Amino acid sequence: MRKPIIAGNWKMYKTMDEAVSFMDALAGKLKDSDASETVICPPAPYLATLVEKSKGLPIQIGAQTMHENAEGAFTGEVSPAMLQSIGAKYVILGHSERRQYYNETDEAVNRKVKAAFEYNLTPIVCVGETLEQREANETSAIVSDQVKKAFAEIDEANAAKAVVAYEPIWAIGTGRTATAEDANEVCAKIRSVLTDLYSGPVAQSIRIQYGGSVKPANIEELLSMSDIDGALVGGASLDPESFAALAEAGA
Ligand code: G2H
Repeated sequence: MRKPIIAGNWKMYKTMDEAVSFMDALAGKLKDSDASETVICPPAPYLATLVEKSKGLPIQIGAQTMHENAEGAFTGEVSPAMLQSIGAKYVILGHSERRQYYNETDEAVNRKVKAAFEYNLTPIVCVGETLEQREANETSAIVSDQVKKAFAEIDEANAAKAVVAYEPIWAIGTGRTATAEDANEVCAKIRSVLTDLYSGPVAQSIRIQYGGSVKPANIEELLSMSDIDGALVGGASLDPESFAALAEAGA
C-alpha cells in the first residue's frame, strides 16, 4: 500500500559531465513502473540540468538541502521557491551531515519542512542516532524527539505526503549497515510516533526509508521489512549500474 521510494543522495560528488553521463547511462536501465518512485538528489549546480534530463524518465529530482526563506540576503543559499521554479520535487532535510557540519537544529529542520510544503516540495526528513546514543540505549528517545520536532505544526494533509529517512549515523558511509531487524524496529518506532501525532491512516501512509550503507546486496532484505518503505542511498547511488539495481529492487 505504501509505494517504495529509492532516493540517491549524491552528496558533494560528480562534475557536471559526470552527472549528465550518469543520467544518460541510467535512462535505459529504469523500468517505467508505477510500483515505486526513484529520486536523484544531485549537488545544487546540476539540479536544473537534471530536471531537464529526467523529463520522460521515471525519475524525480530533489535537492540535498535548502534555506527556509523564499528569498533574501542569504549569500550562498538556495531557496524553496527557487527549487520549485526549476521543477525539483523533493528536498532532503536534516541530513546528519547538515546537522553535524552546519549546525542544523531540530527547530531549523521544522522550519524547512514547513517551507518545503509551502512550495510544493516533498521533504525527506532525516533522523538518526549516533553510536554513543545507540550504545546508551537512547535510540528510541532521540529518534522520537527528532520526529516530533520535525513535524511540529505540520497538518495531516501535508504530513501524509512526507518521507522520513531513518539513518543511524554510525552506519553512514562506514560500510556498517544496521541489521534489517534493527532498522525495522526503529522505523516501526517512528511510525508509532507518527501515529501519536496523526490519524492511523495518515501514519500508515507516510513512507519511511532506511539509509546508511545501502547497496544492491542488502536492499532486498531491508525492503522486505514491515516498516521500511525505501532507501536513501549515498555511495551506491553514484554508479548508474548499482543505482539501477537499487531502483529495480524497489519496483
Ligand atoms: C547516508 C547515506 C545517504 P551512504 O548518509 O544519505 O549515505 O549510503 O553512503 O551511507
